[in-house]
Amino acid sequence: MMKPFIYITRKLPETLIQPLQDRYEVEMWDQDDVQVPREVLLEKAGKASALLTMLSDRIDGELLDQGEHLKVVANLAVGFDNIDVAYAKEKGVAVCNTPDVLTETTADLAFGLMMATARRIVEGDRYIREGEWKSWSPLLLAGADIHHKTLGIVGMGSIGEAVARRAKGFSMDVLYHNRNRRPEAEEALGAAFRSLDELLKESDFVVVLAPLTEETKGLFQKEQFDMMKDSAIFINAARGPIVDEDALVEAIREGMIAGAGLDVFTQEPISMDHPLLSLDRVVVLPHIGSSSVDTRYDMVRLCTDNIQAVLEGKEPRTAL
Ligand code: 8YV
Repeated sequence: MMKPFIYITRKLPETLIQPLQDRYEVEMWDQDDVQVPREVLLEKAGKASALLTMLSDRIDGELLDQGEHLKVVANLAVGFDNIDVAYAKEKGVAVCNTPDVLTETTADLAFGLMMATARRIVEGDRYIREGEWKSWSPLLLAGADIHHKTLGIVGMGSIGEAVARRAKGFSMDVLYHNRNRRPEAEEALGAAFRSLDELLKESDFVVVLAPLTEETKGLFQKEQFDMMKDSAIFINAARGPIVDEDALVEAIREGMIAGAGLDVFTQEPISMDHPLLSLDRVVVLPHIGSSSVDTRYDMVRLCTDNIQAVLEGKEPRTAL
């Protein structure tokens, strides 16, 4: 009997995919700097029992219709906005994501991005490397304090809670806005619920950690930035399309807010002539929220465990 075929859309460490290779026929896209082309993905989906995918792979109706033998799509991310989950379910294809294992690592990055933006850490590094450091002056690269300030978290899921826990260590007041109120977070973390408008008006730091949904798409427009303090710093470690980037550029240029730290963009990779890249008070990262070695390894293991479970007719560890 032919072994089930598994297609992996990015190069992953061999040691991690060994458990799959021992049991199945496994093929992996092997170019680091080029994304698997759509035609290749469609062709592989046509014979695969399982796909191990990334956020940048669009798993839509066309692909799912192509996947005659497909039993499971394991996405190397907690988010699944790249997948038509309802249609997959209708077709009996299990969809698995990677919650929990990346919570603390992503919270570390979101908090780090906030600190880097507030304290102008990246600008400081550039300043030295570009030979600008000729003398010291009292207000050289003076930034904003973080401690004792007000942090507003938009999207209080497990990553939001992990950021709130870090904020407590910095004596910050924590506000949050979420689709549903989270009494546990209010009690355990002392986080106070606010409407989005109230949160924007009161916060010194606004950190977006919400999933990309019909409700959150384009949530941040000029009007929202206008409500924020002109000293406020905006952080997005969730999804680019939650923010209207033109409005964000305008908000920073016009001084509606003081700066932004961004790990995500509407288009990834961001184009080199994007106006965001011309602004000093913007810190940009290439979508590395969950990218620590330990966490990425845990995420891959969770994906391979889930694939194996579904192919053996067992319950996956995490499914949508
Ligand atoms: C992904 C992410 O791991 O988990 C998510 O939803 O955004 C990241 O942690 C990364 O984008 C690779 O797909």
